[in-house]
Amino acid sequence: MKELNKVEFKKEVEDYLKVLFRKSINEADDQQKFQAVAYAVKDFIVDQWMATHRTYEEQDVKTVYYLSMEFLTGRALGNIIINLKGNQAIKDAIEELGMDLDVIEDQEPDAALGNGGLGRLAACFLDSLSTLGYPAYGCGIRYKYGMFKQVIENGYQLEKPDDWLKYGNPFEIKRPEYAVEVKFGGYVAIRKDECGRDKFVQENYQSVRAIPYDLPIVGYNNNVVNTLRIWDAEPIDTFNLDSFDKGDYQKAVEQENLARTICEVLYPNDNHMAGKELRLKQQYFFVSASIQRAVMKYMEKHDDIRKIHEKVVFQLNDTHPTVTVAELMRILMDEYNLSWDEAWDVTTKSCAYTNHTIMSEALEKWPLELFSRLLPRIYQIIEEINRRFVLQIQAAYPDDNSKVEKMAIIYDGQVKMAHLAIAAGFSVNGVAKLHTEILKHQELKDFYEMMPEKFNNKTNGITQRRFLLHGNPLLAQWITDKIGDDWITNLKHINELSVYADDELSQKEFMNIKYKNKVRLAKYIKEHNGIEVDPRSIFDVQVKRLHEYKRQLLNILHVMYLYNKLKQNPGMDFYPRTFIFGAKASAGYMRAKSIIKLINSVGDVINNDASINGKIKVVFIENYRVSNAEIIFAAADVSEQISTASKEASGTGNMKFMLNGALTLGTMDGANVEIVDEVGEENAFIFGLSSDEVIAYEHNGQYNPRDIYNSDADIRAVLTQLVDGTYSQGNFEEFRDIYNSLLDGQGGRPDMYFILKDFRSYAEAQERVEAAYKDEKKWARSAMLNTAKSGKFSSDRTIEEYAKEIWHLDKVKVEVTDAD
Ligand code: B1H
Repeated sequence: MKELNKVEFKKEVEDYLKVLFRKSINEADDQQKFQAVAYAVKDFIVDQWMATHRTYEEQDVKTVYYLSMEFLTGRALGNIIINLKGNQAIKDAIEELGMDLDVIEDQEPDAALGNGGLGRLAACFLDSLSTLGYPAYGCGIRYKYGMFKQVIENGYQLEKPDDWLKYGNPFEIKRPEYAVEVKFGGYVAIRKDECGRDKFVQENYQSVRAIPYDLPIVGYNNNVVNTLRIWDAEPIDTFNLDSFDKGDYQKAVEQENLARTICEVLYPNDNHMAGKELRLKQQYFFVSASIQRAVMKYMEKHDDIRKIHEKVVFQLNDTHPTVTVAELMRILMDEYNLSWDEAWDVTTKSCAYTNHTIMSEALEKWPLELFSRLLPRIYQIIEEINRRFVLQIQAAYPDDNSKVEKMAIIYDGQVKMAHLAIAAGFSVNGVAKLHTEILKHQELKDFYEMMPEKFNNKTNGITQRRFLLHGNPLLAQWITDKIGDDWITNLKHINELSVYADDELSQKEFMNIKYKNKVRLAKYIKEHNGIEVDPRSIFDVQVKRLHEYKRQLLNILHVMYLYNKLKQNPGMDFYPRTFIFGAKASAGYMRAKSIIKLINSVGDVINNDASINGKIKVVFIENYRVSNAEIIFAAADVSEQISTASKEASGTGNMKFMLNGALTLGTMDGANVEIVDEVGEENAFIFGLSSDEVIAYEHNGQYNPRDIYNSDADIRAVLTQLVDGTYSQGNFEEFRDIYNSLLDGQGGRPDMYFILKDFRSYAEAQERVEAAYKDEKKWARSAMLNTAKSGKFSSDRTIEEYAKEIWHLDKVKVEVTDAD
């Protein structure tokens, strides 16, 4: 590994300030300083980046293409510096230049090209792929506007555009030499080629030029720099003003508009399908560009396209990139003249699919009319895939017609993307053990029974380098002092901390670090919310996207309940608690937005009630995102993971909290199950219905929340406060919809999220939390054990499993030579 030279680095920063801004270091503002530092860092890594790709070509390695609509990478600078292990040299250089690295890092906008867990998982995977030395490309979209910026005004969420490219992105490299054309619309004609063969050609289409921008993904201390390639769209021809032919003029305008709109903005719907034409355009746009390039790259060095699966594997991050299957078939048949069977053989050996949710509103289904109009050739191919798949189903189940209804790719006037991904993929994986079991035995039961060999589990993970080494430097240093730094690249080693769990001095040190991190978060809250919180109180945190199934509502109803108890009995034994929330709601998700308003309104009342002596504080952190998440995880005592069992496929926030020594208060859902397996039930607080119980209620319809409302006076009181103006300055209607949702649910189905059903069990678990926290030593022991037992949840472990069991990749060692 090349050493970072402090003197050279300082000079580079100063040179960049001059070249980019014509400024000296004393004249430049913080944003300009950030840009200069970023360029200097990029200069340093570019040799490794080139060496990595030279090595891949020399060794003719197999490569995974991780196709994803979302990469929630957050800020790059701090992470790159950490992975270069050059923290000290760069820190010193920056300090000697009279700058503060924290301030510089703070200038960088988050790259928020994702919604939540799914997008962040993709970013963690890239970090692990580079650190482990696996050849990989991330393929995605260069959205002009990422996840919206959330502003809270009078307790309501407002969405502001995230203009993350305003000052340019110093880390990206535009690669116009790799541009490709992507075609939409028109019709498919059969024409003879030069050899007299029938060819399918798309005619009268509109097209755009897809231009790749490459971002470096730096591995930890190993010279490996992989590439995240995000595509932008540009008009295909420069506007031809001479062309006054009306048809051409019209078409030129339309193509310009198409190019302008495709990459404009990320759809901000977590776990929900938008169903918009533009979304399908985005999907095909980046998939077609990525697959075209992957095939071209392969053919530069090989001559037999029939063997591409030996060197290339496409991982589909949920169904969003599933048109990959048909696009690859199209290229193989229409451009490389493979027969259907040859093309199908290659395709089914190179595509693998990850399922991330069972929420029915997230399942992608496209109306045939829209799909066939926008992607006529792709649609033809899917029809043929479907025709053959239906025959296969009928052959397997000759006496059962319902199987075709349930499993066909095209049915009821819709293209079902998950069915396509399963039919064409060689691997189908869930993202936590419980989730995979639910897929196999409930949601995808028919597919599992027909093709059991395709199904496998890959429990999610997170990168300890961002979420501990970068986000929690005090704890990271303490761990390294105790057990050495192997944990940075092999998190299993963190278990060596277990021997300190009973050591009182270690307990004190551990909790002292937690306290300092709470002071850091308290300062952030004071600066951003103007609310004073006591770092000695229990920091009870729920940060994640807002969704009814995640049950932020259960949490805030419980806060209302506690507040009522405290008001009735001011002298009661009560350990001070700070309830911290952070959540963005999809712009059109009205109930979710209402829940945000409720949290803020409850906070306003409670935080300003002097009679409870500040024993409860409620804080809503505005604009929750990767950069402030790092600060929040480090400061948490209690990790709220309270989804309705069976609904959260995995969760990954749960792992970030655990790594930072927070105790999980959660249901037996997603990866919580495996967290409890690792740390032991005595070091977590588990409550609520099991997934089997939830599923049973869903089938038998026996749940009636009104029974609970009628029999439980405390719950009734809390619910009444939703509609008696207590938290809405007399407005009885403000929270009426929430009230109704709890008692009547939707479409005759009572509250599908079982909030009242789980309320008492949750409240009782919260009492256990309080009792446990009062026993300082016991809590410290549990907290430390959470950190110590988090080894399984590194994305390094997850990626090793993908690489060995699905992708079959070899690791590469990269040396930087003088040639680079
Ligand atoms: C997850 C999504 C998702 N699952 C549709 N599904 C989207 C679905 O824009 N859309 O259309 C966006 C996102 N996101 C999450 O994936 C799960 O809810 C988590 O439980 C899981 O941890 C995460 C990563 O696997």
